[in-house]
Amino acid sequence: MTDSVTPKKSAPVRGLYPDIEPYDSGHMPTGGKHKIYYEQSGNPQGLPVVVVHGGPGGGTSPNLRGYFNPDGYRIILFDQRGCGKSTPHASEDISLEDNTTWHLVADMEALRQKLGIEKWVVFGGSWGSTLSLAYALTHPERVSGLILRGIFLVRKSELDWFYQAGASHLYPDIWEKFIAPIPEAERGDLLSAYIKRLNGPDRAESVRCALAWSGWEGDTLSVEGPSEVASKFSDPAFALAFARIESWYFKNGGFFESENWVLENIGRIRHIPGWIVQGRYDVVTPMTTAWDLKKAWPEARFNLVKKAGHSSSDPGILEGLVAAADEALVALS
Ligand code: STX
Repeated sequence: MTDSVTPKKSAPVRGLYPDIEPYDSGHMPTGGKHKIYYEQSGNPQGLPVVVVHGGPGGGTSPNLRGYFNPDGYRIILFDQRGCGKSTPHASEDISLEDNTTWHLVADMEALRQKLGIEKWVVFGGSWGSTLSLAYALTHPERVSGLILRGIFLVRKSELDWFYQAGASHLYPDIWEKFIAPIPEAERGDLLSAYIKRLNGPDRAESVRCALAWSGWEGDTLSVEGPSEVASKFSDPAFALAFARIESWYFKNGGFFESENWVLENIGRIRHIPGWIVQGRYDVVTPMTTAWDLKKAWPEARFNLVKKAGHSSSDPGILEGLVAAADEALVALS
């Protein structure tokens, strides 16, 4: 690496742990139509950690294993209902009625029991932070630690910011592409306009809308702005499942009984060791929500990362998450 341009004075940048392969994987039945893909990697005797992916509908990716020291952690990844390698996939014409926050919480609990784990660290970013908090509030005795990034609580103000007006002012060029499939007369309620088309009879229109929906999120994730390289956000099957599942959860306010249910009930989990990592320039899940959570849960470590956006691989976010997982390993092993 003789041509490295890393400035000499900065702290060494910590990357992900090296790629590893699962030592176990399978599909867990749920009792209904869904089968949940799960996998285990790292050390089978290590500290269990479950990775809760975003979206909802985003699915896991193998690089999520890399946030954890594989010598110390037993790393469990799973794909939530309808996405990733779980079946059936929401790009098919399936009903989403049996896909809610509380079904996902129950799936996590069934997976924990199936794997014979008493307690696990719960690690989630974005929607993964929402679901991690919902799980912990439902089963606090099963959670040894919470590592959360890009805090999202599916509140109306958060959805309005990203899907109606707010982020649109920071990314007007990308926003044009997001609103393009929706006729002007329906742009006053973009979420509803999208839901109608994503689930309508015209498959080509559903795909077109899914790609626009998914592209909006994919292009605003990183503080670096849109990437030139093609990503999963431009894959039609990924986009359809992602857009359908996200919009279904968002229309239903994340299936919480009240807007601030997580914050109102936070007392149930304040004793659990917690790490919050938030990018100052997160456009997808702006810092307001992380700040509200930090105030409601002052015991949690709060790492506000400068010059970072939403992406778990943004500079500073990646390092903050690896550092949090390393700290949790020491604190909880
Ligand atoms: N959705 C935020 C979220 O959970 C509004 C999320 N954003 N992108 C992702 O998740 C993936 C990168 C996991 C697809």
